[in-house]
Amino acid sequence: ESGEGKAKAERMFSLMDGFLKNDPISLQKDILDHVEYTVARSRFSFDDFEAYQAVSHSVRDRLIERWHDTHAYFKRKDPKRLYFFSLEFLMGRSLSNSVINLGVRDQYADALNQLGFEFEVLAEQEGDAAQGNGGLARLSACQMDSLATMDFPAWGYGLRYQYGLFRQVILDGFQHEQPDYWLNFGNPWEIERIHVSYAVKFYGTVEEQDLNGGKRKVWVPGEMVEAVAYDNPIPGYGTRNTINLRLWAAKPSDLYDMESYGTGDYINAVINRQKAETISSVLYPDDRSYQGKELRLKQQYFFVSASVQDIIRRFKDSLNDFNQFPEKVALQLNDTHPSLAIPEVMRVLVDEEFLSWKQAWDIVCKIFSCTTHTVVPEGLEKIPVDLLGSVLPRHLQIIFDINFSFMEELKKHFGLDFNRLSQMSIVEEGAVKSIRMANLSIVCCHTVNGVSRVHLDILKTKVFKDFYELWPQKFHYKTNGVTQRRWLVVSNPGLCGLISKWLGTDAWIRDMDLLMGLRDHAGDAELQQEWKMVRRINKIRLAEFIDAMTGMMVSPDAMFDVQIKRIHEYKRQLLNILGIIYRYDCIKNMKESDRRKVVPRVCIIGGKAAPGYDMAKKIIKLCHAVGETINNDSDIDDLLKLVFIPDFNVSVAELVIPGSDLSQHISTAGHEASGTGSMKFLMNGCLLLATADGATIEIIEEIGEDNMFLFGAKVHEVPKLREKAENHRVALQFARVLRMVRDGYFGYEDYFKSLCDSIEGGGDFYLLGNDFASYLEAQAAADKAFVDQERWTKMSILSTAGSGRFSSDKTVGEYAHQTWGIEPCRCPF
Ligand code: 7GP
Repeated sequence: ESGEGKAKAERMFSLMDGFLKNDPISLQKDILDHVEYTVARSRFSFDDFEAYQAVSHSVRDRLIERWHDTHAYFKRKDPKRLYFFSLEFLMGRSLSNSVINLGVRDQYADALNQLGFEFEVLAEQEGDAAQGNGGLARLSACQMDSLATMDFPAWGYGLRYQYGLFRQVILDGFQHEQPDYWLNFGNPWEIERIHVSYAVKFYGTVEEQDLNGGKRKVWVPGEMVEAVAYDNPIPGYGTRNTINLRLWAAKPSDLYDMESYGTGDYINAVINRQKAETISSVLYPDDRSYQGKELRLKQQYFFVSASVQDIIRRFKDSLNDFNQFPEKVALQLNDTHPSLAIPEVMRVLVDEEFLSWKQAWDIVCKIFSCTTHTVVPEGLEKIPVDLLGSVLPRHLQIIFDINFSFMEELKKHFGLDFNRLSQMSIVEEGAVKSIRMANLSIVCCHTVNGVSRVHLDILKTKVFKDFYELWPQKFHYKTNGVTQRRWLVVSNPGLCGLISKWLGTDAWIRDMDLLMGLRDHAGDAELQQEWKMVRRINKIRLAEFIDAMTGMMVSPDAMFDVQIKRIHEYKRQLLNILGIIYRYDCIKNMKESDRRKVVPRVCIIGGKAAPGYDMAKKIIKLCHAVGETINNDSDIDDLLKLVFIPDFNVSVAELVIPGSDLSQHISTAGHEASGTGSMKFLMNGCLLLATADGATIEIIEEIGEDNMFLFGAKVHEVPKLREKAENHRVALQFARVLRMVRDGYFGYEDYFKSLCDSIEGGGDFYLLGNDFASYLEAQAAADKAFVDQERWTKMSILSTAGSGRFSSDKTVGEYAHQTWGIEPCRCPF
């Protein structure tokens, strides 16, 4: 550095008090300063919410210090970086997670106590950041936490929606959707970077121009929108590393002059400009049916284009030779939503950086990898060619060119097998000619990952069979994982303390394999006693929450049986409800002497239905109708309760999971790509009642079949069972409970008719009838195990002990090593 620069830096440093301090007095001072100057309340009078705001800002200051240091360090070392592209990140709340990862949880709690506040109470003031739908989006959030904790030089990129996932309101048992205008109260967890912005182009035409004797393509856009960065620091645990999640918001672009000829004209022009902001205004609430809407396409391209510009700028800051691009950049596509990044990188390299097509293609083939999260064919995105050609004319040409070369390669490989060619083509012919985004991704990515072992099998043998035959080396899987920081340390401090006590260390927070050490103590009466105590306290907390949300009193002595996840036919919440009706019917018809043997249950269901998903909405209504009958039946009393928890989200999950005894993961085998909820329950010592689907198959390997309640058809049996038009094995009980619904026992028989029709006769695609008998058996086995509390507690401890393999640290480590080729880059403390 120059002498002048150094002198300036020294003077700056002398003006500073050094880094922020974390002793209780310094923290109190910082919090009060934020009350006064940031929140602009008097430090002598502020409420819980204002205290939350001030505390958050003081935590944010600490995040910013580390985030600056991390980026300065990355810049200096210039390692290969991972860029994680996802249209959805389901972050939930940030305060508790941040103070835990920063290692200042206790200091804050003390500081607040001395100011007369309780940390827990303030943490509850925070709203959820719900910038995503379900599993895919929460997985991205867990992986960001692991990337930071494991010191990987990674960036997340996504969209900053003004409206997150809708709030679910239940009126008379029906779901209603309310907009989630989550930024209303400010968001201390993001940093607006008005100077980090890029113009994103849409529409227009492609012109050919002469260039040094050759031709080149120039895209003349019809619309420009500005993408402005909002940075969300992601702190790692036990490290100074704090990485960045950069989300883009749309703002009107200044690049176009307006010329107006009157006041009305001018006003309209301004209003039209303002419309640019709609691109990032709202998250699409469907998690797996593709709509083919223009706005969605614009969202995808908007975030992809801004991110690619950002990455290329960063690359050029240090190097100028694109041949080295693959040594510095790994680009991960979270499902096909960001796959426009592929033609976008081609376009930038060829049209703007003037590389040859071949050079650009070589680079593209080295940098991209993707993960697919579904087996449902309706989930595969297809963009109508007309739409793509109008919004992104140059990209359509590039995709056609990629496809042309791909088809030539295929012909060499398979000959003129037109059937195969048309199935594998990126372009789907037909009534609506479309671009298959999955095919585009597979052609261009060096690696395609599934999210569990069985998911990869299904991709290889069904969904992408042809591609697997062509490129077997491209297909891999990384079993999903979840972060133990949020799903144990933040959400279950009681159990967390107990685990550390018995393991004699808290090192498992960074190394989950250590949990296996609990196996040695699973039979220990003292541990069992303490384990039960902690779990009971969590159940009481959940019971209080249920009371607050629904006005229903439930007893913590009962077994808490939980199914929380998006409502979907393949996840079979309906099977659960029919099982509950069966239980109800049995209790009603029991002799008094038998009633005493019944294990009391509180059945808890929660989840959102996509606004246009009729069957899912009917399932929610049925749950309420059945609950209404059961909960008000004085014959039943405390033996059975059915609770629907409204507006299920990340923070609700944090409360419900630690308080559950039994949790259900009962998808029709072959439909749940992985499932991650099960892993959160497992960590928290909740027993699983499950089908052998997705990651459950691997969970069985870790904890053994006799530590859970397994039932139902296996993946390989499902196709055969479906072939039978008539389902022979449908249990009598199944017909009986279905009849109760049809006959209007719970009211609304007309409304429920189509729901009943969907699972009766040959139409029972998800095999509820087939699996019902074995489902009931598994439920009975759970009852039996629960009576023997010693056995149950042992199973519970063994579940936690076997959950180490399902930490996202493990998943991310495998991705880093096998797919991305990145190394840790740890910022010195
Ligand atoms: C989900 C899968 O349904 C779930 O099984 C998996 O655990 C999770 O992704 C994470 O991999 N899929 C989605 O949430 C989704 O939106 C559509 O898929 C592409």
